[in-house]
Amino acid sequence: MKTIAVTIVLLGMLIVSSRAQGPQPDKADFPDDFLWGVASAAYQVEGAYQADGKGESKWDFFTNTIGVTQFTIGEKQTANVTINQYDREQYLRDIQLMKELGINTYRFSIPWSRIIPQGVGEVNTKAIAHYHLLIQDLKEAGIEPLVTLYHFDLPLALLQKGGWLNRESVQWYKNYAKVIFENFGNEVRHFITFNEPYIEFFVADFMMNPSQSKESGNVRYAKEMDNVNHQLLASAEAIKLYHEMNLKGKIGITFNLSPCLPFDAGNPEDVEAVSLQDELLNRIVLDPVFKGKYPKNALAAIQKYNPGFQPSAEDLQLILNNQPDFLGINFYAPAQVKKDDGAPLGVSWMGNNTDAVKMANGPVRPEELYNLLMRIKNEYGDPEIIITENGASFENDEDKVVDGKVNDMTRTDYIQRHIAAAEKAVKDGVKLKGYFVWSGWDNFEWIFGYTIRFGLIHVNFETQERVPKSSYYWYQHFLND
Ligand code: GCO
Repeated sequence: MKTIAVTIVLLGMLIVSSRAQGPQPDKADFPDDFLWGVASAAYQVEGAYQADGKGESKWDFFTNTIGVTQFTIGEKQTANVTINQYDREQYLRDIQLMKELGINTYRFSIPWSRIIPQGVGEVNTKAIAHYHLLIQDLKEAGIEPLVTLYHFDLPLALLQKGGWLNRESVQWYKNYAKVIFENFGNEVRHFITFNEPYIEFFVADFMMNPSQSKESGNVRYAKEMDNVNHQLLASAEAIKLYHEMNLKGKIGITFNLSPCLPFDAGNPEDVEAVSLQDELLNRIVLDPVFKGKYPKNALAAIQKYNPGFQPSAEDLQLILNNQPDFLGINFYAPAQVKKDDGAPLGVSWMGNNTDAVKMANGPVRPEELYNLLMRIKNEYGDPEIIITENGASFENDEDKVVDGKVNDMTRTDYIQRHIAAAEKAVKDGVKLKGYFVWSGWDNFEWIFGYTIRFGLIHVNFETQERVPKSSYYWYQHFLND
């Protein structure tokens, strides 16, 4: 008897120690038709950057021609190969891993430069065929596609015509969206028009050419807002078109949202800076989409350096009249805000992180995901929400393969606690319809190249070997129990 009891206790300890601590969320608390998935973006995972007649995208150009050298310490890293997911043999193996994981949806993006290589004009039938096959392969494995139309990768030919600063971009995008809806509108039940308007410009245009002075930083920042306005208009046009085409699925837009907290709660200047930062990070996209106006103080701060930023009443009406069917939220961390005269518009958040074990995107605060979901419900008309990205990369050694295993307990704990926060919001009435981990696999992380990892599955970038991490097994256990 005693031996059995001891064995049971030991076994229990073993199971507990192989799982993360903290609240264990229960899948049964989420709706039956909930979308459980992992997320990726084409440029970060596909490689095959010239295959099947693909045109050059802005990121192909940035990495191959300019290089991301200043952020990857002397190395010129590209996503020309990355994790090779355009290749069917490779993606079939990755689909198998997703199937074993137990998810029902895969969020990926289709690159505009594959579908219409020059941005406008001729449509590339090889690329269309590729995505038909991918979608079919996913469905055969019991996995539905959730497709992002635009994830930072503008065709280079359009960048050369001014990119998103050119108002014609709204029409270019609408034309591209039409091609996507005509070809995939009946196979795909969830579309996302844009991933994170404005972050694209921070991680690329803005950071690749750091401003020389405070004044030019302000002007550049304010100018980027023209891009954002055009993307919101383009999104509204695509949503309008999608609804006019009477397609049976849903279309949304994804924002990265970061609840704002003072960096130092004891410093009145930081406390005061929070509200402007919140307008610049969150309300700058939420208010036009759900309320038909840009927030007042952010607008004034932007117009001071970009007097031409004058969204018209018609534009705002178009955006308001064509709301997304669901709001996609990418949540990683709250912003710890400082008043900072050296930063654009006098407030800063990027790089501020008071945690001891640092996560790349900021401090770990799962309760802020709950607060954010409740805020959207209460202040923005209770929309349907999908958490389109949530995940972590820590500045510790946990992503190393040791004896064939990757014991990423900090990430596992992070994911578990954020799912628990989402569960609490569901219990409190938030219309949450899905949750996606960023990312399924380690991949090319924009300006950081291959130096930071977010995957549930470890990838050896030399050999393409995949090793599921502890976080993968935790998610699998959560999904299948
Ligand atoms: C973004 C994206 C992803 C990132 C992820 C991790 O926010 O830039 O949507 O492409 O890889 O957020 O930083």
